[in-house]
Amino acid sequence: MSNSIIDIVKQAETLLGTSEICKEEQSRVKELHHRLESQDITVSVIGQFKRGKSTLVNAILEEKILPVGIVPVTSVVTRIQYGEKSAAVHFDNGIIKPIKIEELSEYINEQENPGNKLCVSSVTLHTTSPFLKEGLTFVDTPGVGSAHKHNSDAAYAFVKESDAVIFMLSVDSPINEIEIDFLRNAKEYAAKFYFAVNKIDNVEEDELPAYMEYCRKLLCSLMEVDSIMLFPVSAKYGNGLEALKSKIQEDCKTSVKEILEESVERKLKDILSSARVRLDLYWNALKMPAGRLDSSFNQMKTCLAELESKSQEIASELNMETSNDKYVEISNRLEIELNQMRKVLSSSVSQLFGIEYHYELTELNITENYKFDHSEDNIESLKNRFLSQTKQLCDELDSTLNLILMYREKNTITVARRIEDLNILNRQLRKLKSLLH
Ligand SMILES: Nc1nc2c(ncn2[C@@H]2O[C@H](COP(=O)(O)OP(=O)(O)O)[C@@H](O)[C@H]2O)c(=O)[nH]1
Ligand SMILES: [Mg+2]
Repeated sequence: MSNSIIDIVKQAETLLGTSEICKEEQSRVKELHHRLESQDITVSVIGQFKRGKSTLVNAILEEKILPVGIVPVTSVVTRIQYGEKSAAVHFDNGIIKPIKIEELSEYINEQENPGNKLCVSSVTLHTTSPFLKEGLTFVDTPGVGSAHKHNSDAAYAFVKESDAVIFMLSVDSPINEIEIDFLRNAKEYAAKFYFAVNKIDNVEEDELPAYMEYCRKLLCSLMEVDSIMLFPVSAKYGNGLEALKSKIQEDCKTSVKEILEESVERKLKDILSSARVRLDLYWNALKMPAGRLDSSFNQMKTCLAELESKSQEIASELNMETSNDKYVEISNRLEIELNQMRKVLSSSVSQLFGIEYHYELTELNITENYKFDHSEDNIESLKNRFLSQTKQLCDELDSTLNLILMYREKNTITVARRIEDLNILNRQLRKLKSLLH
């Protein structure tokens, strides 16, 4: 590659800055730029609740800095960096409040801050653990797919920000549908995955190899790779931690640059694609005669409203089915419904605005029968996840449509100039994207 990734990132930042439509993409690229320059790596610990994530973070930092517990404890993303001991809470409204470490629980404990009613967006901690010294940011996340919907959303959003992920599994619950789901989506974004299978103190030593083999096979097939980094550990008693810790440290030391570049490249590709789709939509909408645009808009709005009410209908029917035995069946059914909605939206946008508006569909392999343990999952959480996913799907498109309407002025010359500008920008973005692997 003749252009270095940093050059491409810089070009993308400038290019996206030339259009007010791509502000969101530009700020995402800015963030990438900053990360490349600072050479800081973000390693996050992700997994379902109660797998032992917070315990692992404490064990690796050799300090009981995070609260852990038998009930779901962590309710917000907690970033930990090297520095003199301190803590700060970031709220949704942008306020950052320094607190004492002892007060941490009041903000990140699900019991003390139920449903995150305090509107905490994240917490930052500083401590002088040697593990963090090389500039590594260590992140503890709430449980993926836990009964508390806002928790899983936060973890999902966060995986996009991470350069490496320690994905936490546990011997006491076989890999389940939620974990499978999560990994399928997450593998696109993080450059490196370390898998830790926790609580090995709970199994007989001679049973462990078979379990690890089961995990290895399943994870390789999920991640679509031939080999993975898999570590049997006991976060509580310290077994296996040294291997995991030194592997991460070694990778960070020898390949900060490669890890970052690979991760930035993947993220940049994703951003450029979404910028181009957005431009296409504006471009085609601006070119439409006013009457046709209005009618397309109205049809699209009707379609969105119909999807939202359909999802409500589907969810309310689920109230009747209380049995958790039907978890897998219902989970699959909802995924199929969601895929169906994505298809309806894609085809409506392409019909009404003449562009390929692509949504990733979730792949389902219903014929394979894993043995699931759903003691921690329930239909209510599935239902909530489904509702929030459909709402997000509709809201995103709706706000883009509203912006297009604002962008279109009565003045034909302005519109014509904007169309031309979009066209040029689109070509430049395509060129830039072709420089990436
Ligand atoms: N036996 C055993 N229990 C563990 C281990 N790691 C964590 N736990 C327990 O699992 C529960 C959940 O731990 P926590 O770190 O809060 O999980 P998180 O929700 O994933 O952050 C707590 O009761 C921990 O004491 C381990 O290695 N072995
Ligand atoms: Mg936790």
